[in-house]
Amino acid sequence: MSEEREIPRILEMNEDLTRDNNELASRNHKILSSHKIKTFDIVGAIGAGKTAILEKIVEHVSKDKKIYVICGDVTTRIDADRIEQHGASTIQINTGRECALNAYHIHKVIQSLPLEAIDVLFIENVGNLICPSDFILGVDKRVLVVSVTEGEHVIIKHPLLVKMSEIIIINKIDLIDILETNLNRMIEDAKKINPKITVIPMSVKTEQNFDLLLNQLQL
Ligand SMILES: Nc1nc2c(ncn2[C@@H]2O[C@H](COP(=O)(O)OP(=O)(O)OP(=O)(O)O)[C@@H](O)[C@H]2O)c(=O)[nH]1
Ligand SMILES: [Mg+2]
Repeated sequence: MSEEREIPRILEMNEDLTRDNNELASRNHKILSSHKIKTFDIVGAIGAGKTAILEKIVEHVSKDKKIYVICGDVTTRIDADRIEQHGASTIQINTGRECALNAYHIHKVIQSLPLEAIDVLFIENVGNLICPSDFILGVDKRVLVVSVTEGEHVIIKHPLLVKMSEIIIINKIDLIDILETNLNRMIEDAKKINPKITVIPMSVKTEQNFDLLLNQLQL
């Protein structure tokens, strides 16, 4: 006689996925910190300047430190190639239809890396202000990049990522006068959403406040 099983009427897949991702992220963090590697997840809007910031960091730091960059994009190796030209080793992950990197992507990559030879690992996440908030990766700090070209409401409209980040860069401040963006309002919004967040208004183009970023990252 067949046993009657109760079939659940709702499957909470999201909760399982988040729990699995979080467990893998914590394993990633254990592995990376056991090799004393500083790790950063760079998230932000499409075109906000994530790759440009990484190019500038690598240009300034790669003489003294071995930097590895994992770049996430839906397709192409463009960002990884840009960064590599400045002296870092890189790998590009093409996520296809997925709009964020997850802990599994990172787990897979770090298994094949020469971890003992790496000082700093940057992960450039897929350009997106929504999806990355679902997946932590197992890094020391998350750095959120927005820019004044996305409009002064970009921060208040995306509170979740602001809450989940340690540092927020407001990039392209060289364009403030042309765009008439209210930078103070953007800074206040970030602080209101996450009082602990460090806000760095900067410009890759003019290098204004770039030294503050290097300080914050302790590079
Ligand atoms: N004026 C100005 N332009 C900048 C600045 N930073 C980046 N840009 C320009 O903004 C554009 C996009 O920069 P990327 O670094 O490719 O942006 P991204 O966030 O990596 O973009 P995705 O990876 O496609 O999401 C490029 O044309 C950069 O030259 C800045 O501080 N000022
Ligand atoms: Mg990029």
